[in-house]
Amino acid sequence: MSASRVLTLPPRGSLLVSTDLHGDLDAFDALQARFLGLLEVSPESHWVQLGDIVHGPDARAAREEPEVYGYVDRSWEVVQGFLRAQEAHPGRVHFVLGNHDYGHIGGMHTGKFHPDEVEHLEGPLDGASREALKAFFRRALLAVVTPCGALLTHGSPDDLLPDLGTLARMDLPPTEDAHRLVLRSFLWAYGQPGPVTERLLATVSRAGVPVRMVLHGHDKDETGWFTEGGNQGCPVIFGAPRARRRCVVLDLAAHYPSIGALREGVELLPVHP
Ligand SMILES: [Mn+2]
Repeated sequence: MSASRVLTLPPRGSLLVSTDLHGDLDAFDALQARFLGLLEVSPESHWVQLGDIVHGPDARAAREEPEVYGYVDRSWEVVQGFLRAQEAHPGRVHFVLGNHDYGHIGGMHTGKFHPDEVEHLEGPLDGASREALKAFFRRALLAVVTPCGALLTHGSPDDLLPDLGTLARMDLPPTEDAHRLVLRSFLWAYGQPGPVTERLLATVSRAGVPVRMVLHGHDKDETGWFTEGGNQGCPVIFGAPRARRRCVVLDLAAHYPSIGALREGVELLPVHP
């Protein structure tokens, strides 16, 4: 029996939420600096990374679309960065699994920038590093519940989840077909119609902490932020031009009634100020 795949945060401190990094070490460094700033103000702050930290652009993508892909893939250094941040701040830096990360621990191998991105990353690593990478992903969460009203996930899941406990106890890879469908939706699904997300939020809320919006990653957007269905929002780092890359900072003690309550410049902030 592994630890729970769902974390519920306490109603104290600030929360930094960041999405897909795909080996972007510059973005990682900027996010870490912001997190350290939050810790200075409130030592009870948290950082949740919503998956897909590995598998960056190849040289050709960087050349053809420099605005969004013009950086060197430093996937392993980003994983090491999270490992060190977790060591330096025990219980404060949390990682939610993405579909690219999942490829390293039994999930489908992605082939966005290389025929097999799992092999491309693991191939050059020595045995100890490869094991550290896999161990980091094996410990991953599948969702974070916040007391201020946000459910944090990699994809934007549908309403197949029967109850939060099913997600909390999920084996990776899952052993039951029904669980496989739930996992697929949490790792791979894009924006949902509002009523579908409303049912998911109701299911999650039944466990005791009411949530009113989904904040997720997995998608790209040139403007760096978009909402769907009136109850889902995606702050974008990977796939947005540098100046538009966004993260979210929430006050864990606050109450956000809807996705529309997130304000530009207050909760919605540039990754590279
Ligand atoms: Mn993804």
